[in-house]
Amino acid sequence: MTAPEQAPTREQVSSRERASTQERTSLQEPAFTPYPTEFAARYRAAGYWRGETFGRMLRERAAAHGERVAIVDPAGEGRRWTYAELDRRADRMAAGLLARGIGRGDRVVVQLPNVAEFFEVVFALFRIGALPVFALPAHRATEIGHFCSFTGAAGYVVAAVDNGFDYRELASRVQAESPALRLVLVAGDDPGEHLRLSDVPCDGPGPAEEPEPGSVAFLQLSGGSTGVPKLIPRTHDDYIYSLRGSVDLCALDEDSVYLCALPAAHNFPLSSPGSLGTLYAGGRVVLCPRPNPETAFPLIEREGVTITGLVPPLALLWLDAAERDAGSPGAGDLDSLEVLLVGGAKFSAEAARRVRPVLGCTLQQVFGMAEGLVNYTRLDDPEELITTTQGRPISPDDEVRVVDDQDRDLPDGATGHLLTRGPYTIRGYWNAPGHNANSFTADGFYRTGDLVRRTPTGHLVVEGRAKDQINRGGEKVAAEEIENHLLAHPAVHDAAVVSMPDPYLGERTCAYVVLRTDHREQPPKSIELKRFVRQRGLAEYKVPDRVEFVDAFPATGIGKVSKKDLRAAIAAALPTH
Ligand code: OOB
Repeated sequence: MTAPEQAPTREQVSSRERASTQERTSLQEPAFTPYPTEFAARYRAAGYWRGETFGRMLRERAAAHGERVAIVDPAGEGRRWTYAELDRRADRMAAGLLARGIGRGDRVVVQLPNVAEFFEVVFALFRIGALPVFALPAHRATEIGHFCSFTGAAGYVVAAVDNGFDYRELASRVQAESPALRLVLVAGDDPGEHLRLSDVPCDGPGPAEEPEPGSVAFLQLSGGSTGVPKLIPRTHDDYIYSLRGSVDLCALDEDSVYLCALPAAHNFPLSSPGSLGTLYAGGRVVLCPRPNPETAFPLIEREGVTITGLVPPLALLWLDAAERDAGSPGAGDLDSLEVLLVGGAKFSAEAARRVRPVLGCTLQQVFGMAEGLVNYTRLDDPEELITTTQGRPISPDDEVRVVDDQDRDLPDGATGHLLTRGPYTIRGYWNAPGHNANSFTADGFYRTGDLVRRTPTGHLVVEGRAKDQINRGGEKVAAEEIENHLLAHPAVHDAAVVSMPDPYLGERTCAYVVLRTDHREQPPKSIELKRFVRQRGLAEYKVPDRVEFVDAFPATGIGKVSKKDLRAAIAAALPTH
C-alpha cells in the first residue's frame, strides 16, 4: 500500500463521509438502542449530559493549558506529549485516516499496548466520528476475527511486536478472512506487509462535521457469559458524564499524575477515572508498559505518580513487593502515591486492610462494568467501609435494584441480583436483539449477573455471581465460549467450564469434559485439550487451567448440568491453603 499522492480536498472528504453516514444509518440504527427520550431529557436537564464530545474536550484542554504534559510514554525514546501536541497529532491523524477512506460511523478495531499512539489514534477516530472497537492485547485471531466481522470493521490498528507476540501476522490472518477490512495500520518501525501508522498523519482537511454528543463514540467489550463477546456502544454524552463523576470522586485535578498500569483500552484504566478521566481533569497520564512492581515502582518515583488502578492480583503483588523492599535502597519511593484504586474482581478485606499501612495511600475500591454503572468507595469513607465494601454508585440517578429470582425487590442486607439503569448505563448491546431481551428488563434495567447486598449506607458488597462467567483476577472468561471450543474437539462429547478457587487470582478455570464413547479407551491428555483450545487462536487467559474427565455431569432437578456441584467437586479436590 502506498500513500495517496495528494491529500483529498474537503469536498472529496465530505462526500466520502456522506456515503459512510448513509451506510451508518442503515447499519447502525438498529444496532444501537438509544436512551428513551424522557430519560435523555432528564439527564440533560440534570446537567449530566452537557453536549460535550471527546474531540472538543481535547481541543479545550489544549487551549487552556497546551504546554502541560498530557502523555508520558517511557518506552522507546521516552516520549512526553503536551496537550497541544496530542491535539495536533490527533488532527493530523484524523486527516490522514480520512484521506485513507476511514469515515464517520466506520468501525476500527484498536489493539495496542500501553503506548502514546493509542491516544493519538483514538482521539483521531473520535474526531472523525469513526468508532474505535477496544480490543485487548491478549486477544488473538478468534476474538479479533469476530470483532472485525461482527462490526464490519474497515480498519485495524496494531503494534508490530509486543511482549514477544507478532501482531502483524495476526493482522494478515484476520485480514484474509475479513472482506470489509481495508486498512491495517502498524505502530512501530517495521509494518511488514501493512502500512506504518506513522505514515498516515497528514495536513489535509479534517472532518467536515463534528459527531453529535448523543452518538456512539466507541464500542467496548463485554466480559460476557455467552459464546462470543458482546459489544457495548457508549456515547460521548454518557461516557463523559461518567468521567466527570469519577474525576470528582477520585479528586483528580491538573496536578494529578495517573499511572496506566492495566491495558489502556479496558474500561477500568480508561475511565475509572483512568487515562481519559485524567485528561478530562487536565492531569498527566504515565503509561506503564508492564504492571509488575519492578517496572511500576521506579516510574511512580520518577514521575511523581499520585494515583493508579489495579486488579486484585496485581495489588497483592505490589503489597508483597513493597513490604519486602521497605527501606531497601533502589526499591522505588512510593511517597507520591495518594490513591490506589482496586477493582475488576473482589478484593478481600484482609488485603484491603494492608493498603494504607504498606503503600501509605488511600484505597478506593471500584466495582464497575463496561456496560455502565461504576461504584466507588469515597476517599473520606470510614476505613471499615473502604475495606469491606465495593463502594456506591457515581450518580444520584444511578438506579440500583437488588432483587430475587422473580425480580422482586429485596431489603437492604439481603443478597440478590443487581439490576441497574442510569445516565451512563447502556440500554442494549450493539446489534444483539436476542441477547438484549435476556440482559435487560422490559423497563430498561441491565441485568448485571452480579449478586450483591446493599448496606444501610447505600454501599454495595459483591457476594458472588449468577452469570456463567469465571473472573480470573479481573479477566473475564465466558464459560460458554470455552465450552464451544472444547466441543469442536473430535474426542469431546460434552464440556462444562466452571471456576475453581485460587489464592492469587481469586478464581481459575476448570473444564469438565465427557469424552465420546469411542475415545474413552485412549483418552486425550489434558494438555492436548489445552493446546487444542490455544491453537484455535484464543487469548491465553481463556485456555482452561485444568481439565477433568468425567463419565457424566451431575444434573439439577430439571436435568440441566449442575455447575454448582461441579464447582463444589473441584473445590473439594484442591489442596486447602
Ligand atoms: C470491570 O469491567 P468488566 O466489564 O470487565 O467486568 C464487569 C464485571 C462486574 O459485573 C463484576 O462481575 C466484576 O466485573 N467486577 C467486580 C468488581 N469490579 C468488577 N467484582 C467484584 N468486585 C469488584 N470490585 O471489571 C470494571 C469496569 C470499570 C471499573 C472497574 C472494573
